[in-house]
Amino acid sequence: MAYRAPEIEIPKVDIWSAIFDRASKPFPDSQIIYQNPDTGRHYTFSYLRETTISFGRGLRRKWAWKKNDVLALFAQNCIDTPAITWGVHWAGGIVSPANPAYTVRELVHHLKDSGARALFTQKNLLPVAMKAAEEAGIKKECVILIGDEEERGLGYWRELLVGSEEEGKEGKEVINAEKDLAFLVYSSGTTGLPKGVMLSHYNVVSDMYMVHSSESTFLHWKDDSLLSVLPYYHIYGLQCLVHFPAFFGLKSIVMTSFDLNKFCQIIQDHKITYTYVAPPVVLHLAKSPVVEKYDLRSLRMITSGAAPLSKELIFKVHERLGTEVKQAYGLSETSPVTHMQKKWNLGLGSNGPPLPNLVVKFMSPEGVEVPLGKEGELWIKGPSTFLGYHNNEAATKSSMTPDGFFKTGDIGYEDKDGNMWITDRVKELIKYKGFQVAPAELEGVLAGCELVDDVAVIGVQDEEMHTEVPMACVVPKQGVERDQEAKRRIVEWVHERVAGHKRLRGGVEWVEEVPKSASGKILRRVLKEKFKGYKLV
Ligand code: 4UW
Repeated sequence: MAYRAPEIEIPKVDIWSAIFDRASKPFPDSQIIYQNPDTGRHYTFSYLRETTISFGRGLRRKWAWKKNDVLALFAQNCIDTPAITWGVHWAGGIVSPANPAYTVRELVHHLKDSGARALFTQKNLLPVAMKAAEEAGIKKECVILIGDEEERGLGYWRELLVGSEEEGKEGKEVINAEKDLAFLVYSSGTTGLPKGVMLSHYNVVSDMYMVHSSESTFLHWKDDSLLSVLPYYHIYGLQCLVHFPAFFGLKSIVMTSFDLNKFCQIIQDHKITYTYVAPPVVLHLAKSPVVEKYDLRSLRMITSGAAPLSKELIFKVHERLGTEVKQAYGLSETSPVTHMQKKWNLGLGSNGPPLPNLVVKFMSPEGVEVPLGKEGELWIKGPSTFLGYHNNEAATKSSMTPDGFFKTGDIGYEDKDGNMWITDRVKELIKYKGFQVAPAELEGVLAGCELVDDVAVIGVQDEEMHTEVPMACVVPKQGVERDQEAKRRIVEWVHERVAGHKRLRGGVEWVEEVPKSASGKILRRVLKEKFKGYKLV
């Protein structure tokens, strides 16, 4: 048996209590937790706590907020997001974050599927937000702005706060941590369209404690500060950048979106010591000349996840900046972190050992556990494993075993030291720079294009960018000229209808037919084989 971290004790409490009623909180209430680098506006721990209660009370009193009501957040990273999130939880609600790059079509799907009652957004996103809210049947007065801006005719979230003079005796909603949902995040899972991943309070609290048991050995609230650049709407940012700062007591400087110059400037100005990123940021740090312009010596450590990272880039960053890059692995369905390197040079290139309290195994296609060191599909079970897909029993059943294992759809193995290596993926999912692209969704969009008779979307590797990109294998309609112009029009068709990360960066290839099984399922493996080593133009 390979290495296993010792079990830890995890309280069965809701997220708000885990963060704000924690008996052994090691840092002072005056600690700054989130700060806007442009305005300096910030939340201390005590102000955060106060604001969550004030907002939760406001939701209940002014909107008659009920348990399990869903609030959708459609926003770029903003220091108000954590207070809003935990205010909703305080009042017993569920938060469903949406990608701020969504088009109207995508946001409508998200709002309808999650059953959102309100949409909190930002001024620059209003054109999409208003249209989508209307189509999804959300009342205009329930579209609310967050951040520093206010817009005439629309509600502003701070108007919902109730002042201390109005404080009554009513308290936080009673929450069953194991059963009640905290978040509905969206993931396509192993197949099909994005689905609502139901995460309970206990799921998220478990992951917080499990990661804390690993990270707290080298992170200290007094010495460390965090740069928050991953998007809050994705489970990786949501857990590592919304929850961890308040749980660890880490000051985090919050960026709205990635810009390399600004990223480096903030590290230099704020003496940032730690950041969580996806591999493309590591690529910049390894290769971009921009990095030379800044003093990044404070940056002690980086954790990279959401997509594979090569050893070569890890070495390059270490050589260039002296910064240690370690890897971690996770999924939306596991709240998310399940594996984490303890130190960058222990199991270098792997994702490290599993976190405590998790049971992991690697399975053959026949459903038999493979021996240590052999490749198989990674199955995971533990307190952070999700409750199922929202309103989708079929998908839940096919991804979970009756005894509670989640089938990740990733292929890998564990070495004798317990380190996990990902080698392949059996699920459909494409990861563009760590962001999810569901082939089935793009195929649905392409089915509406007049040039397309049949289509399958697969991921191909962009060697230069170190990422997968979606590519469409298209059977054109009869009479369509198989030329560059037709390809351009197909790429354009998708471009106009999806968020930026889903664009057909891998282009279009003509095929005679889309290979399918007897039951009509697309045989993606056949196409992946056919286009192995495909050179992007
Ligand atoms: N190597 C190779 C990896 C890796 C990976 C993920 O969008 P989702 O559902 O979720 C994520 C979550 C990533 C994450 C969360 C917390 C954390 O600490 C961390 O490391 C710092 C990473 O991406 O996509 C899940 C899918 O993404 C792939 C894999 O295919 C998985 O099923 N993936 N991490 N290190 N592939």
